[in-house]
Amino acid sequence: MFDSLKSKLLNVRGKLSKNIEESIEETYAGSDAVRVTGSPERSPSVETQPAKPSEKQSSKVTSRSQPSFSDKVKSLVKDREVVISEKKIEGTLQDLEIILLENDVALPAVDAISSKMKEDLTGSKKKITQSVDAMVVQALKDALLEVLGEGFSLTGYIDTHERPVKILFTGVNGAGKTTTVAKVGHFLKKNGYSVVIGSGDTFRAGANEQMQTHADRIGIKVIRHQEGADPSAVLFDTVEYAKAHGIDVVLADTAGRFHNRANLMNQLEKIRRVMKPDIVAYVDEAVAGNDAVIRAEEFNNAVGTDTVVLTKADMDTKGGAAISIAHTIGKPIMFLGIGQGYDDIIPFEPATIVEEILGGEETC
Ligand SMILES: Nc1nc2c(ncn2[C@@H]2O[C@H](COP(=O)(O)OP(=O)(O)O)[C@@H](O)[C@H]2O)c(=O)[nH]1
Ligand SMILES: [Mg+2]
Repeated sequence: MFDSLKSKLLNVRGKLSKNIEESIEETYAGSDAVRVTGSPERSPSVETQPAKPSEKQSSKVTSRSQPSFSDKVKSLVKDREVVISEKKIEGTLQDLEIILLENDVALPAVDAISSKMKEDLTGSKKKITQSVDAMVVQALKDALLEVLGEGFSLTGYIDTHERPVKILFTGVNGAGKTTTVAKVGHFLKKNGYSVVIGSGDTFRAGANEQMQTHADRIGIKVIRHQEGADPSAVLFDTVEYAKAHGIDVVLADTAGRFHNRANLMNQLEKIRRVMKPDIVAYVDEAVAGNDAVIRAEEFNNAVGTDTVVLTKADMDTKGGAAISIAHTIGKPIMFLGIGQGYDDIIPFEPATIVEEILGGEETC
């Protein structure tokens, strides 16, 4: 998952750390701060060099048995206040922006990440309490967390709302709605909730049977009408069934294609009015990148969206949709689909996703 993004971020992270270390070295080289304010446990007699302490220069003036100037600075910057110049990291932040754009992160999310990084890393005096690389990773984490928002805990929602909780799944054909309905049903069943599925795709031939096959495999009841029936009626009946049988959750599948897009939106709008869902979950493929973000906005504007499910994240090397969608439409991601099996779904927890994107490195 997100392999291309991961390796490129690792690269830019290295560059940023290097530039910041250089910036710190320059700060110390231009002052006597290293000599005067060294940590008590360390040698107080570290000498600064008057010239710019590039790696080459410092190796010339340091005797073989002693650590280089750069090493001394690195060891001394911990727990110190330093000034990281914006100029020094500007170029690398631009590299970061390009990497994010190349990996399908939407422009507003790119801007948000880059400005948060700049805000976090530069500025007047900055206290460094960890290594420079850990500081860069922390800034990246914070920036990503900001655009990812808070996530959406389905079980948390169900536990605090009146039952049945009604969830309507929307999205285009092939996005993975029917599979997601089955996976979410399986997930909820495993977590102790009772579920009924409404087979709301009455448009596509074979859709009822596809839903029924999934539901039989995971042991969940399906309410279905014949092909061509009004999906609002099917889903209304599903809600009535859930009420009559004390079912916790209604999962409503829908068609992703109708005679045209406007008709599809009208149909979904009617379903919304009739079924009165508590949650409208927009489903799209993570692999669709920017297209998924654009479609998500279209669906949100037309029929509303409360949360997003991104499928096929297992096939997505870029991570662009996963990073941008919540920030762009202002609605949190609920699940990631990570395969074709019923267990291949994970609740979208921003902190875990950020760890995954940044390779699960320690921050301290
Ligand atoms: N690799 C992978 N395939 C998926 C995932 N979710 C759905 N699919 C596949 O995508 C295809 C379309 O799924 P379907 O549920 O029929 O889409 P719908 O038209 O939106 O209902 C099927 O072959 C699914 O097995 C996922 O998370 N990962
Ligand atoms: Mg379907």
